Amino acid sequence: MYVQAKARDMLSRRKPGHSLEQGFYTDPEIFALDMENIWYRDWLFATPAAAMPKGGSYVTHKVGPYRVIIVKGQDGEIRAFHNTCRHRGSILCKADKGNVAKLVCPYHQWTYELDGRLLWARDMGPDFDAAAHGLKPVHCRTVSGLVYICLAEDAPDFDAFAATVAPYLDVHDLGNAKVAHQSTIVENGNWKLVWENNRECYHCAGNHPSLCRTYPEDPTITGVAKDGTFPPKVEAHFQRLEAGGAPSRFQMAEDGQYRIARMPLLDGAESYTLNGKIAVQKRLGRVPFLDAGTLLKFHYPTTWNHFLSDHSITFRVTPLSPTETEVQTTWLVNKDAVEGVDYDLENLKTVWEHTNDEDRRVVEDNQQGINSPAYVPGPYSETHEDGVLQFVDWYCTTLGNRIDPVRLAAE
Ligand code: 3BY
Ligand code: FES
Ligand code: FE
Repeated sequence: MYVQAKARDMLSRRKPGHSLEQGFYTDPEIFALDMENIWYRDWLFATPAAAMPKGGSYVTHKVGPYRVIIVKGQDGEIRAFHNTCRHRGSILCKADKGNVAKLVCPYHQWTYELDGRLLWARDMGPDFDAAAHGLKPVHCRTVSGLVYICLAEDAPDFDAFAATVAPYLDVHDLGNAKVAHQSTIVENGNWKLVWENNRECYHCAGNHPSLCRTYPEDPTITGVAKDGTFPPKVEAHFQRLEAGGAPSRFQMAEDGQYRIARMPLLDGAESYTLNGKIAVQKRLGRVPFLDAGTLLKFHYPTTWNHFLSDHSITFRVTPLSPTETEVQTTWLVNKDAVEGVDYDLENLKTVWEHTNDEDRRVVEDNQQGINSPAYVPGPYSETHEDGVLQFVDWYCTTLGNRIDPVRLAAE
């Protein structure tokens, strides 16, 4: 097919150690290929489970034309369904989130149980088979309080990822979290630029004055340890935290899709606040020290996260168009922490609200420059941008394998 041949050509022209050519960031056909081959096939982080505190709580999500409902049953199970009625297809839940006893279609009131079974459909005649008209399920897995979905017919393996990250996450006790704040912004840049920016801290000193009060610019913290070693300070941090019962050592998937590591913050810093002290007195989780650093997790293509000694923050990336990407940030705190007593919301969210806005600006500036016919791929810094290269390698390999069945079969 023409688009695939075009993408193959673009991939084969790739200049090692350099950013991608323009079309990867601008071309609607490449965007469609990204959606088909990555976004509609991989596991996607959807929401923290804490966004659904009780039976009947739901959140909705949109990925391309897919609309999904994620709902907690009265049995406590979190399930996902396509947000389209099995009668004539109306959308069922229009709000971003809410609470319902049953899922009732607004059009003709077909009524579904929270597990997707069709319970009631008026006057459909004696031959109507309600059991054949339940909501279409979407693959849904929850790992340590993080809900992932997969839109594919057959989902790739989730177990290896879940087994790797669960021990690191469990000490953060996200099952006892509540959402303290959520922000949803749109960045006018390709989703890969959002990721490339996230995967380095080369830009931090020049752009993130409030984050830099606590987050180290040191490339070994953000990067992927190309040679597999860490400076003595980071090694000592792993040892101290692991001895205290908090898994910390760097682990990355063989294919590079995810990595997890508990990294130190700047000396004396406890959390992402302007004064570096914890933001929430009633802490979330059982991390043994206040200065436990940040548990960093990424899972391509949707999420990077920071789990701290007092609270946790999840980030969700969703492409909207070749040059627009939504980033949703959720601040999680202990469900018993009281705003105004145990934490000040402004203090809790200010560093990452600023940081997100600063990242939005640099991503938009990056896109603007790439849109110019004068743009040519430029070299990554080996010191600071190994994480960017790792992301771009993952992307190119993943896309390449999926659009090239011959190469895939040969593997
Ligand atoms: O700029 C960012 O958003 C990422 C996350 C932490 C710092 N930085 C590398
Ligand atoms: Fe849902 Fe008719 S489309 S009840
Ligand atoms: Fe940044």
